Amino acid sequence: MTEEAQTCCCLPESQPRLSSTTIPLIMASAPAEDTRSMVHLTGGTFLMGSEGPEIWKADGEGPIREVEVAPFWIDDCAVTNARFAAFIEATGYETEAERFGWSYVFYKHVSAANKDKTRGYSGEANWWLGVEGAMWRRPEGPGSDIKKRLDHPVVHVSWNDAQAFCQWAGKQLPTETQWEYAARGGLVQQLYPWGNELTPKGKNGKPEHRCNIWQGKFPTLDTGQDGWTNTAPVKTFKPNAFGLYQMSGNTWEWCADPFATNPTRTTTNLSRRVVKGGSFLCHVSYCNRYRCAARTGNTPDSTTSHTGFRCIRTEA
Ligand SMILES: [Cu+2]
Repeated sequence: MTEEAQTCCCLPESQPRLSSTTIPLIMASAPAEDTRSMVHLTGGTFLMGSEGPEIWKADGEGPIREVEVAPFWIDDCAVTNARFAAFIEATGYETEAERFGWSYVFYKHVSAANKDKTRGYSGEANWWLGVEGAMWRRPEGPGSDIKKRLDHPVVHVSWNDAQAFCQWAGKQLPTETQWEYAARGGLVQQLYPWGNELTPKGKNGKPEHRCNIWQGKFPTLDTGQDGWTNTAPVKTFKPNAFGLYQMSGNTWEWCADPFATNPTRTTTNLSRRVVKGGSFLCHVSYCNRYRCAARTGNTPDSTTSHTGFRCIRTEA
């Protein structure tokens, strides 16, 4: 297995950026941020990773290993636009997408007018357009807004932006171990946070969608059978057994760890950080990374319309 990071089919690196920037120190802090929207997990040992036929070996999903996790609190859903707006209002923080002046938007969501104002397609995945002016408050670029999406996950946030939010909120990004432990919801070595079946039978006996991913032919036709072709509100679909929403699909979620693919996950290379969970663009035919064990990495200043985050807190 190689230490070299693999490019995820659906997660472009935001290159070239102008230059790496220093994240300003966040002076204000959230007003006594509490744990009302967090779930306390008792920790213990669990089997992390996967070795099944479905895995991407080069991503370093395996080997399956027993890992110990200390108790921690985790947000029951991804950080929403409303919550991120409160952070921006309190701190005046400017996200990296704003400072760089652009961000990646899935090409089918870009208006005709904005298609004239792009930095072109990503060299790694040609369904990503670098749209001028795209940022968290304008997810598809100029002319778009989040007024009707306040309960959707914030997107176009870099790992660095997520760190700044965490600093303000008195929280942290989860480690990959914490994230995967939480996603598995107490189940042992199942593919998804709810079990092994992608669309298990619901109460009416019909297959039920449990996450927001791609249906149809990627990347040209998303039939939206799960109800969504872009982000969904953070509490759409049933939570897992731990009470956590959308650990699979909707948006990728940043984790704290550097992205390494060797069996011990050791690296001194901080050029990429782990992301987990997959997004509304993931499809079994192409990416299949909406599984608990799936993982990839991206550069800490990369921003896209399908990457967000949730936070943890370690004190009791
Ligand atoms: Cu994917």
